[in-house]
Amino acid sequence: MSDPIVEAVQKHPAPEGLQYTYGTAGFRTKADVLDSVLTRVGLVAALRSRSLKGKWIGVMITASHNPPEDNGVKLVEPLGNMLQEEWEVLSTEMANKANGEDVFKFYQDIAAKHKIDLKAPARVVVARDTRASGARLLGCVQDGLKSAGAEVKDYGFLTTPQLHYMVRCLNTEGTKDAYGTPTEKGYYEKFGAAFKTALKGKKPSGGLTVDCANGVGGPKLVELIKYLPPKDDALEIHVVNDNVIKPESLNVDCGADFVKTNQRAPPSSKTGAGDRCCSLDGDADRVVFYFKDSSNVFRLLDGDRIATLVASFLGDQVRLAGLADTIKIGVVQTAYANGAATQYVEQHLKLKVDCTPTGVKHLHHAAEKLDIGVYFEANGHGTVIFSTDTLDQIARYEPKNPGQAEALSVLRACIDLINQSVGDALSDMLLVEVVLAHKNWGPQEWLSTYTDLPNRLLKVLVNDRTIFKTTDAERKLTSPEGLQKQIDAEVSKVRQGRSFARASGTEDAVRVYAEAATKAEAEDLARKVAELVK
Ligand code: NG1
Ligand code: ZN
Repeated sequence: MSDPIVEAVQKHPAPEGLQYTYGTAGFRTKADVLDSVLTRVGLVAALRSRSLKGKWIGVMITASHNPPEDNGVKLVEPLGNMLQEEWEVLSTEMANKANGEDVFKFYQDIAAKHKIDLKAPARVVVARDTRASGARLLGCVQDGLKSAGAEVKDYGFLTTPQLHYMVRCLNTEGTKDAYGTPTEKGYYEKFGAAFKTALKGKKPSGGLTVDCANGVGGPKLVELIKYLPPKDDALEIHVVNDNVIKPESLNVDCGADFVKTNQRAPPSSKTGAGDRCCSLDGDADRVVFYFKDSSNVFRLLDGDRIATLVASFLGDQVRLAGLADTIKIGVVQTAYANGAATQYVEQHLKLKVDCTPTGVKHLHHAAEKLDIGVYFEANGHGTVIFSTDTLDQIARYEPKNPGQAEALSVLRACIDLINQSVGDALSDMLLVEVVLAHKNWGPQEWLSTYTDLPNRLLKVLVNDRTIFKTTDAERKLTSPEGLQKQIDAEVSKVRQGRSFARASGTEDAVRVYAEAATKAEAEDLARKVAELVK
């Protein structure tokens, strides 16, 4: 058979004996075994677009915080959301088809089963991070897309959230929900202008040092800065670790994952006590803040802290605007959120907290059910989403006095400043700066809102992680039998104890999390639970 699809697939044969899975972060593994997957993903993207009558679908080539030799790919739905679960399953099946004929047959089977008109237009947007393997893998996707007759827009290098933004803009262009201009300039103009409006002339105290993980976030931040108000009037940003000329330095001893995992600043950091810093990850969809306190002790302000800060600020603005009776804010967390953060939101901010399984798509879905849903993973992935009703109300509301008018204008600017298609490190970073400027807070005041419970996260290597099955948003094990009882017994021995174990969705390991009243108790609890899991 000589269909172009068969030819494209045969050009990129699948390595023998490997099994691929579309996981929490799409396909992600060593870059040198991904060619065949990328070509097949191109076919799935074309089909997905055709199933939606030619809506734009995104393909992002990135392995986020993974080491430089890895790469990966994920698909983006028309409004910038993560791929629908049913299509994740189809993608996995497609990626594991070995030869051209099998792929071609599966392509046609999907079309038949889902009643997809193969003559309908297929439109796909592609972009990649700065990894050395990106250009080759882009070629593999292009081969798949071309063979399926898709129209392709290649944006070159983008951060993951910029790609999500482009997809949403392209699909809403000319409608009442138009999200923005689908160009890089459009992105910078939108977020730059919103930052200026949201600041309301307030100036964040001191500068902000941004560690870009030597990834794509570096050059993009340098560009964004050109669209922000001049540093003398607003924020002074110092860009560090933005070396994309040396792709082997990506995520090495820097970046959000390094900082969060090691609980320390990048060794190259030269900032002084009290200086505000943040770190992006390799594709700039995660951000964590940190600083050295007056005793030179490293202090982390992670995703939990961003969520509490932003939820408290938006809550204040909604109240000041006179909208508190009709608009309710909620916070969505995972089991990895520090117990002190959960308690602070529930008892101090008096807001509702939902807990979902790990992975942004679960948090996003839960947040979509709220008027204003603030969701962050502790590791810094997250954003805020506003329901259509809430957006309408905020747009239409007539303020009754100047105070309400002021709060309303801040709220409207925040809506523009927040990348609602997906968590965006650059947009989240600017949002945090706006909140700190309005509260006239430095990092120490932010840290003082509550005290984290000491905690420990361990990675345990096991023979078969698939036997670890959970319930209750991954907080309890249902299998192996009896293990949860043993964990409960250990937890009950320490003060303010909490611990859970779950199979990682991105690594071949089980993660054990424990927290307790003291560091010693938390570490001891984590060790004991890890022993039980082994
Ligand atoms: P896994 O490997 O399933 O724990 C990790 C992170 C998630 C999320 C995903 C996707 C932790 C404990 N887990 O998932 O929060 O970011 O990667 O990248 O940080
Ligand atoms: Zn990332």
